[in-house]
Amino acid sequence: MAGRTEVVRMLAELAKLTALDEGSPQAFRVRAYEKAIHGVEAHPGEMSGLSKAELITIAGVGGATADKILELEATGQVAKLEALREKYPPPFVELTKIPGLGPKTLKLIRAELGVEDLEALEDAIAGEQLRELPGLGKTTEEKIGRAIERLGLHGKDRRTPLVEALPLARSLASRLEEKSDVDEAVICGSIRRFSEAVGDIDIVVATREPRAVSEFVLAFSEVAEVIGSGETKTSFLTREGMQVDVRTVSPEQLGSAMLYFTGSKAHNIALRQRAIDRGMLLSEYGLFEGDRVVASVTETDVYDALELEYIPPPLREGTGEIEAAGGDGLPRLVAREDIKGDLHYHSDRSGDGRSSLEDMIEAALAHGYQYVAFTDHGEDLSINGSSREEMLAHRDAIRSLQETYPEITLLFGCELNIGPDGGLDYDPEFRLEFDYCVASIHSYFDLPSDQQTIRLLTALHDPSVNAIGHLSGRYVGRRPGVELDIEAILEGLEVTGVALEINGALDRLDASAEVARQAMARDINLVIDTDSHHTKDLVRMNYGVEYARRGWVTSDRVVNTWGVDRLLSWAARRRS
Ligand code: DGT
Ligand code: CA
Ligand code: CA
Ligand code: ZN
Repeated sequence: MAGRTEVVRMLAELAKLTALDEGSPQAFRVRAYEKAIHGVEAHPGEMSGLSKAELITIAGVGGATADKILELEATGQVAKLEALREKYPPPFVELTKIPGLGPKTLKLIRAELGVEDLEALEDAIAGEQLRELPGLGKTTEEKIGRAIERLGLHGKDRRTPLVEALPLARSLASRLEEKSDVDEAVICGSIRRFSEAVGDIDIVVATREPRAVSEFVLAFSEVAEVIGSGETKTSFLTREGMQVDVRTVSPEQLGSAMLYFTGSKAHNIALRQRAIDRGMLLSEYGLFEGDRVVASVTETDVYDALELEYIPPPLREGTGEIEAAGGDGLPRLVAREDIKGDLHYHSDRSGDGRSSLEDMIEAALAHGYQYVAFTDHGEDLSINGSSREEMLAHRDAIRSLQETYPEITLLFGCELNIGPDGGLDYDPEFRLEFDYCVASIHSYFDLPSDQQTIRLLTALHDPSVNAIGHLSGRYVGRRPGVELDIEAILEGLEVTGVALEINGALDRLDASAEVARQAMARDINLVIDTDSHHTKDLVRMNYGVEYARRGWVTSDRVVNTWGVDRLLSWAARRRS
């Protein structure tokens, strides 16, 4: 059966391979698949069991796409996609991850130089062959070479962004859970710790029928190559080269197995030492005193027996969490239910926004929010921004909707674009018309560190600025973040009281957990935002919060956990 995730994954792969095939990400057919993805993602109901007539009522889904969805549902594959996969094997598709290497260039270097994988590409760069091709040149060749180095696309260093791994892991785990002889299927490893990029997918399955589970796993359509299949562990590779480890344990050992396979390794080693210090032994099978099982059913049982408070997975990195849990106590980490609003939030006033003001307000209410700041793009962001006149009309629209929705406070805000020298959209007076502004970098990612740092410091000292959005501008695994003197930025944030955003978009997760933890060591405000461009993006708040926990972020520091009065006075304090 084809759920929404499987359909979206199929369409996304079609879009990617079609872009390669046509030599352009803008090709009509690629755009058509992308529109269909948006439609399917936003479609409220179930995907499986729909007829063709029902499928084509979904926005962006035409007859040809509907046929492919039905084909996937009926046969588990799509002929068109299989043909494209044949033509573009994974090692070649992998090259699309390199920034500056678009489908057109890839097509060219494949045709002219016979480049089929990373190794061949690196050889071609070393042999200075790329620069000889029409439209490329020396600069492009060097840029591609640097991009490969910075992305760490090499062999075992290769990590998969959480944004790709998490949906696949969830889809696998939920299929396992539906199986009658599976008690529970739990995603563990670095995904559970909410690392932004992961080495593989680890799933622990509690079952009395390990053999049946292993057969079930090997029949998944994602299995491209079996790495191993034994009594307790089945491992395979997907077509994209992602490794999946599924381990079976008996239900009464689930807690100790989850603990072990969630890691991190450093956390496990410290836990095991703590057990030894207390005359016990800890393994994935349980905590033992001689032959006696002291604890194994739940993680909490094991932590209890080791005289530790329960340690949330994002903290399990062996960086002081065990000392804290066994001593003065862990900090009161921010939790999803503490969040009272979203302060980086787009409507279709932004060129890339896809839901109306009303729909975004309704969505915020459905999430129980007390306030939101509409931060549509400022004028400079060429295609997506708004002129002054448009912004003022937008303000009127927000003020009038405020009367319709008295139960939520609506802030008239803006996402100001930070120019290369730190300049911001509009002029200083106009910027103060906004109730709230987040300022972000959307261009000039390659400036040297000192210039980039001055650029950001200039922006955050502007009195209209309340928060710095997605600090580094990274896209995990695709675009490295800008180079910054983080200490200087943190100093600036501390002095001004400007909040550091943790952007919950899974492919951003920016600022990083490391930077967030550094911010926690100082007196710096944080804000966890979704940067929603559509009502379906509100789910990112869960991701932002989970990721913030990785940075040991506590509730009291997060401005959008504050009540509306405190928030408003903080937001206005530099504006008068
Ligand atoms: P990854 O996959 O590189 O993103 O990171 P993890 O943490 O998911 O690592 P992985 O998949 O190699 O192993 C999953 C967990 O299993 C890991 O977090 C802790 C545990 N583990 C693996 N190897 C060892 C080991 O040698 N010693 C201990 N104590 N635990 C281990
Ligand atoms: Ca792993
Ligand atoms: Ca693993
Ligand atoms: Zn934004």
